Amino acid sequence: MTEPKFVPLQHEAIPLEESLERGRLFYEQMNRRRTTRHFATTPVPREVIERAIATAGTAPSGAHQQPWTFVAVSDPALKQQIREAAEKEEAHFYSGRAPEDWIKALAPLGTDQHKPHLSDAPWLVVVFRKAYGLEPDGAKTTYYYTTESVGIAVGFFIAAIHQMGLVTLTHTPNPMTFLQELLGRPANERAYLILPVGYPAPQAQVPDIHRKPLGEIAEFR
Ligand code: IYR
Repeated sequence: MTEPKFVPLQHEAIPLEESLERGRLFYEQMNRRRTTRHFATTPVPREVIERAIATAGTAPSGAHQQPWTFVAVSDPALKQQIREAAEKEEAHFYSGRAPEDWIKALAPLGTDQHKPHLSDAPWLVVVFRKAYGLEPDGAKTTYYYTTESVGIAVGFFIAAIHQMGLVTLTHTPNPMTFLQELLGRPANERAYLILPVGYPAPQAQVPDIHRKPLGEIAEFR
């Protein structure tokens, strides 16, 4: 067994007043984030995507196994293939596969089987979750809390994209197995979601929906 090894924590002590001010500013910045389906086709340099993925990679993960792979696609032909495959699945979803309640829950968002953002956005970042580890010799290792870990990493990614002044969208075609095939991912990886990334279209719109206030989402005892 590997012995634990510790190094000193690098920590910046901040006076309480400044903590609160920073917290307020960060909240306000995050509260301005919106999910839009309307992307400009304006190119985005690869470096922006690298920054966001590097930030996602700072997320905590079960047993520090970092069970994620981010495949960033800018090739127009590949994006088109992904769009067509997703729209094929979504057409089934919206015309029968999804239970009535699900369709009803989505109604305020105005989603349908058409996914122009998958070809408009200059980048599609496809996130894969490693369901288990694969050693170079093919041996499998158990990974822990992979769904939670990848979810946290995606949260960091979304925050980074917003911080850089771009927009993204969490898109989950159902089912997503086509992504594993199209992108040639190994057997231990499962598609988790697609994040189109870019600048918003000049006429971009968002649903008129509101966030729950603190009092509704928190309880203190
Ligand atoms: N995957 C479908 C349906 C969908 C599901 C949920 I939950 C959403 O918040 C939005 C859409 C689609 O992408 O249209």
